[in-house]
Amino acid sequence: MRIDAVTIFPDYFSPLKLSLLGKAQESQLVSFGIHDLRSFATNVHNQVDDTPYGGGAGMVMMPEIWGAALDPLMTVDSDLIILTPAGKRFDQPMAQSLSNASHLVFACGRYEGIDDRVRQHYLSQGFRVHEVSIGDYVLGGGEVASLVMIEAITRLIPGVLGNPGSLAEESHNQEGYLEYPNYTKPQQWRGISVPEILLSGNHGEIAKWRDAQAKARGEKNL
Ligand code: JEE
Repeated sequence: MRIDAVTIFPDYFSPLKLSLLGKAQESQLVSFGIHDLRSFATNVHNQVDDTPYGGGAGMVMMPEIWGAALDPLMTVDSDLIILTPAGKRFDQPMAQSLSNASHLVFACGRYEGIDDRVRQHYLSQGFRVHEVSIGDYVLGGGEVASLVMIEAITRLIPGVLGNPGSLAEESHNQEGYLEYPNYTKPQQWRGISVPEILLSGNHGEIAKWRDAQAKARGEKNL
């Protein structure tokens, strides 16, 4: 998979070289291109935003500059993802579906967001365009949201996770209860013991106990 991101803050994407995403890139399972929107600015001050038509607070990102940045990236197999607080909520099924794409282009706005004609244009040109939000809270821009999506999507690409067993376990849980509590060594820590059942070696009873724990945890979080 190829992933491009357009932003006025390319440095937000430095974590892509770390950990799972760094290894996925080294193994050529994914490649990232980070593009500085400001390098497409045309006016003397390298300005990328302007006042909103109709009035109101804040500034809006100018469509010509986005067009100049996105045109060379978009092909027939590209999905354009525009981050916005008003977008469709990102969730695990959306991550699963986007992990089958061959090329994702993330448009990371700032200020009040991107002139809506950018979305309209690429949609009308026949591109797949997704307006996405990662959750109901207000961020300063699309960069952190893109990173969240990139991590969730990339780990679903076959070969990226070292242990495919953990993916199988997640799909088993997809719409059920998410997770049981974990324990490792030592058996006693600050007066707290690991539950006896986990030391029993009885895998049937352990599975039943974990299901019950995960269910109880899920209900607490409703
Ligand atoms: C992209 C600019 C900042 C802040 C106006 C009016 C919006 C834009 N889950 C998520 N939260 N926020 C984003 C996100 C934020 C962005 C951009 C994504 C580009 N910004 C911005 C405030 C406003 N507000 C009242 O309703 C809330 C607009 C995001 C994602 N993904």
